[in-house]
Amino acid sequence: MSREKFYITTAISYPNGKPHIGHAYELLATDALARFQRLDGKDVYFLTGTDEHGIKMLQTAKREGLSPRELADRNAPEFKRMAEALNASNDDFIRTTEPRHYASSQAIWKAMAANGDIYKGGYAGWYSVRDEAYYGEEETELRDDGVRYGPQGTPVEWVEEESYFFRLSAYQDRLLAHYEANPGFIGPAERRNEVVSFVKSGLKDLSISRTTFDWGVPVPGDDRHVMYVWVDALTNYITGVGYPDTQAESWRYWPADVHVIGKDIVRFHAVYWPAFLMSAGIDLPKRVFGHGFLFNRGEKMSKSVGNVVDPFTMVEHYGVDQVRYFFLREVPFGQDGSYSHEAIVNRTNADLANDLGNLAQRSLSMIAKNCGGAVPRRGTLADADRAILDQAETALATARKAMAEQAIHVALGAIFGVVAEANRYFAGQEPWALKKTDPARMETVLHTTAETVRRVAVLCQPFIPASAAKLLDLLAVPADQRDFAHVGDAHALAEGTPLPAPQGVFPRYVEKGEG
Ligand code: ME8
Repeated sequence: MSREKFYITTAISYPNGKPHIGHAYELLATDALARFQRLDGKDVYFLTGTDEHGIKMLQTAKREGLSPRELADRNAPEFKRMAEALNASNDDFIRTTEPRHYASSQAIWKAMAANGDIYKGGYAGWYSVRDEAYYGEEETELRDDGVRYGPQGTPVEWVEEESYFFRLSAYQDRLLAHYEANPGFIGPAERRNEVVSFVKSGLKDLSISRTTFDWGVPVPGDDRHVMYVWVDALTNYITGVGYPDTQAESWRYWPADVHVIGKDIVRFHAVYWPAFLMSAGIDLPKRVFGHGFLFNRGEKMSKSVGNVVDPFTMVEHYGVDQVRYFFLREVPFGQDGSYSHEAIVNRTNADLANDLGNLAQRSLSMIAKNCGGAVPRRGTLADADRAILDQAETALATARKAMAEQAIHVALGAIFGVVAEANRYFAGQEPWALKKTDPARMETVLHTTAETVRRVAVLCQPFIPASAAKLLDLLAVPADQRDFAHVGDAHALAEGTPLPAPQGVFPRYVEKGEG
């Protein structure tokens, strides 16, 4: 039987600067979602990459005395390096300057043109370079500083040029019908409501080409024009799975199961993209999820504000799984979140070092000392033993449901709820006292605890992959028995299996000078 496929993407980042925490956040969250489905038995394809065209890249390149391609070639590898530093499991990394992407963008353009949705006209309007978007006069505001601003608070300028247009206005009703028929198409609910009211307020045709610069994909049949950067950017999602070759093996992954993006670009993904796809006769993605923004102690980060915290430094300083765990647990996925040194240290010390780390360390060192360094005998389970084991098994069902709707924090909450309960169980059963009074019962308690750690470690793999693997190594769980099909009792730790010497998996963060 062929496995169910699952295609997941991040937004592609502008490499006009180095990657920042916002980019890291999106990638590690998407990675957790991808890893979860893989461990749950699906045939997963996970795509990320860089968005290298457009005026934003051109302007930064000019300022730095580079060609836009040189700028892209300098920075794109930093985004690849970030994916490695975060232990991301992406299957591909797409750069929109690759030949495969030119072919794909030109093919979708031709398909939209063949459907009668592209016409040539003249454009005059307010353009924000920073947002790479045109705005209607009514969406802009002239402020006291004499500068006109768009709805995202970025400056806009008046631009007039010949341009190709996409007949977006023709798609208003079809889009609304699609949102209606597919309530899960946009998440979370606030984002969906914003999009629906934007589309209801009326859609204008969209200018989709530029003549004032040539850094972009040439328009088929009229190479005085390059495509508006968002036309080619959105197309990356189909390029990545083989478009326009719909006979390619990889095309089976389309449509995407979820596009994970930030809340600032939901309109592009939930309005323009489905309209382009409808026009080109291509299936629509199943879901677009707009996550929140991260703020450094409440302040928005951006390259221009200059308070970008470097993800590489963060990973080096706290550890990759600590960074992954912190952001995924602390920030409800879909909402904005803030972070600070204190919050990272408190959260990771409490949950990873104290709760999970100590549970593993204490139970495994007792097993090493008192059970000959092998998995103890299970004996007869008491109600308390069954309860904690069951809770670990039920956490999978809770996590599965939560991850299907990108509620990553809910999944992690359920898993770490088991860890907290297991600590209470361990303390309450006092295996160290049983050692003298009832050694058989001690073995049962240690087996139950180690088995709970096994289940939790299997479930933790999407979120903290390297540490979870270390825990599973300490429990001598074979590599081919670590997926979710092995969470249950049928795959419990086998009595007598020799275990390696226990080691700490989660170092406690100690402030300098505290040690
Ligand atoms: O928007 N917190 O690229 P980008 C959380 N190239 N997420 C953040 C963030 C923050 N502080 N700052 C940015 C683009 N992001 C386009 C996308 S997709 C076909 C083209 C998120 O480099 C942002 O919301 O500005 C987006 O999803 C991603 O990082 C890349 O942002």
